[in-house]
Amino acid sequence: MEFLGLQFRTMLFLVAFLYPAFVESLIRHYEFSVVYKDTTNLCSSKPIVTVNGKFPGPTLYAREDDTVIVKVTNHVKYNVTIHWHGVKQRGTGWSDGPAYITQCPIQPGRNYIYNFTLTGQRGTLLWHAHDSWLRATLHGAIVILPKRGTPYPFPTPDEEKIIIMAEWWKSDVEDVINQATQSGLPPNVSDAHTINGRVGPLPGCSSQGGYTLHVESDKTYMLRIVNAALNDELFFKVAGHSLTVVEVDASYTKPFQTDTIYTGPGQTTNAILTANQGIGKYFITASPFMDAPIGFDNATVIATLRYKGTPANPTAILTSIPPRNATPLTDAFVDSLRSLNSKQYPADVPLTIDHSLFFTISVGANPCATCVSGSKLVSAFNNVSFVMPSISLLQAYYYNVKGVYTLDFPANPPIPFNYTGTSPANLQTTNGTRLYRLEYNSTVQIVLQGTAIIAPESHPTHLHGFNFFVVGKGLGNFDPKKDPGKFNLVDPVERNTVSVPTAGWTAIRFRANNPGIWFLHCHLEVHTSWGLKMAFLVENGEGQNESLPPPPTDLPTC
Ligand SMILES: *[C@@H]1O[C@H](CO)[C@@H](O)[C@H](O)[C@H]1NC(C)=O
Ligand SMILES: *[C@@H]1O[C@H](CO)[C@@H](O)[C@H](O)[C@H]1NC(C)=O
Ligand SMILES: *[C@@H]1O[C@H](CO)[C@@H](O)[C@H](O)[C@H]1NC(C)=O
Ligand SMILES: *[C@@H]1O[C@H](CO)[C@@H](O)[C@H](O)[C@H]1NC(C)=O
Ligand SMILES: *[C@@H]1O[C@H](CO)[C@@H](O)[C@H](O)[C@H]1NC(C)=O
Ligand SMILES: *[C@@H]1O[C@H](CO)[C@@H](O)[C@H](O)[C@H]1NC(C)=O
Ligand SMILES: *[C@@H]1O[C@H](CO)[C@@H](O)[C@H](O)[C@H]1NC(C)=O
Ligand SMILES: *[C@@H]1O[C@H](CO)[C@@H](O)[C@H](O)[C@H]1NC(C)=O
Ligand SMILES: *[C@@H]1O[C@H](CO)[C@@H](O)[C@H](O)[C@H]1NC(C)=O
Ligand SMILES: [Cu+2]
Repeated sequence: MEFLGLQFRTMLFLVAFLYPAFVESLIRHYEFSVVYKDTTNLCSSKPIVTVNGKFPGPTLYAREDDTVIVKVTNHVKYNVTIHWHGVKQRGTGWSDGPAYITQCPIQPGRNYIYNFTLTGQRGTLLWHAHDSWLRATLHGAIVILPKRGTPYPFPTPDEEKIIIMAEWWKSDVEDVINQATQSGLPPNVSDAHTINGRVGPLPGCSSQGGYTLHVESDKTYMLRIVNAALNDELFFKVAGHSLTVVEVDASYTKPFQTDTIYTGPGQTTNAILTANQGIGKYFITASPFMDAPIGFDNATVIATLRYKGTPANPTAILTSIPPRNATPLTDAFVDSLRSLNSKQYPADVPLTIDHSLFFTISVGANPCATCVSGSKLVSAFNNVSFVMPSISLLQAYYYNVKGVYTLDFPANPPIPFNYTGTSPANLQTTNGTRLYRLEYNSTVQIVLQGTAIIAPESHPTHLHGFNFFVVGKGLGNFDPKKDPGKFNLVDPVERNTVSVPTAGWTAIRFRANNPGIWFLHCHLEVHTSWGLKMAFLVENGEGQNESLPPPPTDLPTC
């Protein structure tokens, strides 16, 4: 079993998996030590920031309803926080992790204990750093097994394998983003992609071995596929094998077969592979999706699936790499995703809406006297480029510190225009730390509208604190008269991160039943850095457990 590869305490392992009958739910303790580790890829070495010296980092295993306690200790020179991406954090907003949103960073030499319970979700998620660009190497999978005694809603696979895709820079990644911030120009793109930490053989460095997935004939494998890249949406393929998608973002889906998985940064996909082909060696590829004329890393990473009994030096079976601009493939994949919506796992889609929001997504340029060209790239929802505060929003809210944020984030674009038509002449944005207030338990719809300002591009957008239902999507401008009639309110996919198509829109719905401050941002780190982010303030409810609890005593200060 995959669990054995982990640094999992033997005691816990025994209690959790071998003698489960006595225990309903457990408390699972992890120690995350943030340390440098010299790592070689692309035939060159550099120290990278890791958890416990591992890249990718350790997998966090738990069962639905378990409480997870992770003590994070920072031994590097950077400020660090860890975000448990997709964990709903019901009533535990102080453990969400985004720096300056729900906590001040854990400064060098300090530690902080994250403490949360995994309720109402099961499947694969990821954890990652949430300060600057540290998540490039500071990330790993979260596996939430179903409740004890509850089977998967599909045939139990023989084995489970974790597949984490990421990006690799030869340079120090913090240097890359710092240089871009100073110059106002786009940051350098990565030099390669990785699967489970390895770039695989590439021109110029053929000695580099790739990851090998070992399989046995006729067995079934659940691949827990994580896109931990910073800036690239990716296609994932296995030569000669189709994949059956059963879950995304820790929500079960109606199973469907595909040759190609499409996944944006922050998204996770569970897919079943049946080892039903001839004994041999088959290539696995992760290659970028980019349907806009924008600089990006076009390197394909190659890993291998190898059957038991494959002779030495076999010829590998190749797969065709999807064209990088294969928009029809992404459409087909997204259109196939449906909530399982069974009796046990119903899709609880809000049918009436209290807050109907319309957010444009744009990239612009603002004056910058110190920048190379006198201006800097910025990005904005509703023309507000978000300014990070210098203390955390949640602390400012809880302790009533004035002057940190305002509650006037616009529900609609300040100036309506033809969003996917010709760009407006003025490419500047406003800026501010502006939040949008939601009453406890109110229902929210957000239409995320891509624009053609400077360059239209796909934006994987992530909401903290909630899953949402993806009720509709389309190309061009959202039509408030015609499009809502076509929404899927029956079995829309439930996710925490959704790609807003290039020059198109996506509509999502959720219920604001979790008090706290919750970040909404593009999960392309380059756009987040440029300001494509905002936050919701969800007020307390009346009930006993419907208020934000006081912060833990070890909460870092700024
Ligand atoms: C409060 O308790 C109710 C009933 O147990 C539960 O449904 C709800 O999710 C809880 N809310 C929070 C914020 O924990
Ligand atoms: C985790 O949170 C629970 C519930 O608030 C609390 O009882 C417990 O003491 C916390 N544990 C740690 C180690 O902070
Ligand atoms: C970014 O790329 C430019 C051009 O290749 C190079 O001069 C610069 O050193 C790179 N920056 C970093 C931080 O690697
Ligand atoms: C990747 O980009 C490089 C540099 O722009 C180019 O030479 C190469 O042809 C590209 N490869 C693919 C597969 O698009
Ligand atoms: C918006 O721009 C698109 C693309 O140029 C064009 O096809 C469409 O007619 C425009 N819509 C309106 C309402 O002007
Ligand atoms: C965005 O705000 C800037 C600064 O106020 C303004 O000049 C520009 O016209 C606005 N653009 C849009 C699309 O609202
Ligand atoms: C926000 O806008 C103001 C006024 O234009 C400007 O002085 C300030 O530098 C901007 N802040 C950021 C972080 O861009
Ligand atoms: C939240 O709203 C739902 C639907 O209207 C309702 O069933 C539920 O009781 C509400 N919960 C609270 C705590 O108000
Ligand atoms: C680390 O965090 C502290 C507290 O917010 C801040 O004062 C300091 O500038 C940060 N350091 C860096 C390198 O960002
Ligand atoms: Cu984006």
